[in-house]
Amino acid sequence: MSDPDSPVPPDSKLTTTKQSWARQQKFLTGRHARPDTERLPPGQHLVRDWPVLDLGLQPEVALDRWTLDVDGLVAQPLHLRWDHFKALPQSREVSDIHCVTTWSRYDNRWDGVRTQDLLDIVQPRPEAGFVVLHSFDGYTTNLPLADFAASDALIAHSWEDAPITRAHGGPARLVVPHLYFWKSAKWLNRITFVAADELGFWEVRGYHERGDPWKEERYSD
Ligand SMILES: Nc1nc2c(c(=O)[nH]1)N[C@H]1C(S)=C(S)[C@@H](COP(=O)(O)O)O[C@H]1N2
Ligand SMILES: [Mo]
Repeated sequence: MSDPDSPVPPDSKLTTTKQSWARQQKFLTGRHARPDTERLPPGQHLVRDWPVLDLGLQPEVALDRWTLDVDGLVAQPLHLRWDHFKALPQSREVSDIHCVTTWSRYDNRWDGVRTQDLLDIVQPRPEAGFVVLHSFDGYTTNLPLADFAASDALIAHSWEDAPITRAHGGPARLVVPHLYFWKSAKWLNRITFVAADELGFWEVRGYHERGDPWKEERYSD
């Protein structure tokens, strides 16, 4: 299943559990920290493996039918095929992952296209304040344009020098290291620039509009 406009799959056990965590406000320590003083955000623990989290469905997207649309409030919309995407300026970033389910993983080496380089091409209009990401599994997530534009944010195709596996969101996924990892859409298919915030899959299920791990922005209230 990899239809670009696919509906989200029926709730899995994990999805139901994560919704109940939002209702219970689970894992909140009530402690805030700053990324420059503490590398590990409050309530997180370090893992060495790399857990897989999804909606219970991992779309198989062959490179010859992979596309990425960049649209909405931009001067220059894009419809990219894989070769076009790989011909954009390429960058490498090493960054940490912080999942809202409390695991963090340090020093992940990503290769891909910096969101800043993409923004230089598409030129968001002044009214654009937020970005909505759409994925091949029907997943959506939203974030402020300023967060999407972080200097270490990438549309990544490789991790540790190898193509990102299907389970982890290949062919290409977003990586926004300074927000909880649910903002980093796997199997990325469309990026839409909007004026007013539009809540995504987890955001309508009790998770935070922004998701800053050091402020423990896990849930919407
Ligand atoms: N398309 C899509 N992207 C997604 C998800 C998803 O279900 N579908 N899950 C999010 C969540 S909740 C997390 S924690 C990370 C998990 O990424 P990983 O499986 O590579 O660890 O992907 C995020 N991006
Ligand atoms: Mo997550």
